[in-house]
Amino acid sequence: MEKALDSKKLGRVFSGIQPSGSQVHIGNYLGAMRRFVRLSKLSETIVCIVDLHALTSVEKREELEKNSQSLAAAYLAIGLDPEEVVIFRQSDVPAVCELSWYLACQFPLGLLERAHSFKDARAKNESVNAGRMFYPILMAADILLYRGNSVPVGADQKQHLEMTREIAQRFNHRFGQVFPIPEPLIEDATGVIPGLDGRKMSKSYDNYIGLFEAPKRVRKKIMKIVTDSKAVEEAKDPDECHVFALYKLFAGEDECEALAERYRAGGMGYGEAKQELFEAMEREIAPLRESYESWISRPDDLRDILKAGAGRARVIAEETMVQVRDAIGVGAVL
Ligand code: AQP
Repeated sequence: MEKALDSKKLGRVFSGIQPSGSQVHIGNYLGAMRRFVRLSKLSETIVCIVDLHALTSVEKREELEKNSQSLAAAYLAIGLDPEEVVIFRQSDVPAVCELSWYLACQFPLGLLERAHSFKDARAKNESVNAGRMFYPILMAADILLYRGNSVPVGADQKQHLEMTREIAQRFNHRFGQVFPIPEPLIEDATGVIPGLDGRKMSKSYDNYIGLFEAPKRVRKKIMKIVTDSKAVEEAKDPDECHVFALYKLFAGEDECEALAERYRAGGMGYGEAKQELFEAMEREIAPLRESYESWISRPDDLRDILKAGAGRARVIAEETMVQVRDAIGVGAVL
């Protein structure tokens, strides 16, 4: 999809990832991060480490710090160029909290109660902090603060993006044209990356493959991906197979066609397809893993990059907030 977009249509690209786990997974990478790199070659791009969102689940200071550092290293390792792309930590620009309040006062409570993420947490009887409910407002504030036009995300974020659009429209209607209405960029091919059990790959389902996990562990996990129980000699349908779904995202067109043919012909067990997937993944990820290891061993460089990114982000944020405060009629210096 992104191939067909040009920078004029994209405008400013904005997105983020939560530092809520010790490392990102293949679902985050394919559904969002790898696309940030492609988009950053086409248009102005801002990527955020959304640590304020992560506070809804991460409780320990050290954990948040470590996860944030790991995510910064991951952004750099996958090829985001800090000279071109603004890479920063959400909490380094506190204006997002101020904007959240202004948006909250326009946000119907009923909308928040209908958010899937919140309803799911409730249904699982998880203890739900107020931040979980407030999550879509903070996300809207993030996107609108940086006046993002295009937001690459996985399909699970579709509803949050719809809420952002709605709140931007309400705000503009009431106070004048301040915010661009952001467009979600969700790809059919990468919208929902399956995990080892076939459900959406997710930390909370513990069905994920870490992006930088050791090859031995990755292979072991790949061998656990659920398949049907067809015997080796039987013909198989590649389009019904989670292994092939992942393979397609790492292999070239000819390789995909060749493997699909072996599925259909019969005589190939799923173990062989899994080995093909492991090798295709390794080809792409091994150099990224190496780069990640190098970045993570240079915390001072990471800090400098995030500091510079925060400086650039703050300038954009302040421009927005001057307009917002003026439109609402708050915060003018007396
Ligand atoms: N399985 C996935 N397929 C496609 N895209 C995905 N994303 C996450 N999982 C998949 C996308 O990754 C970006 C970052 O999302 P996040 O920071 O909200 O990460 P997450 O949703 O917390 O990841 P998890 O593993 O799903 O976390 P839990 O289990 O805690 O909810 C987003 O663009 C997201 O769509």
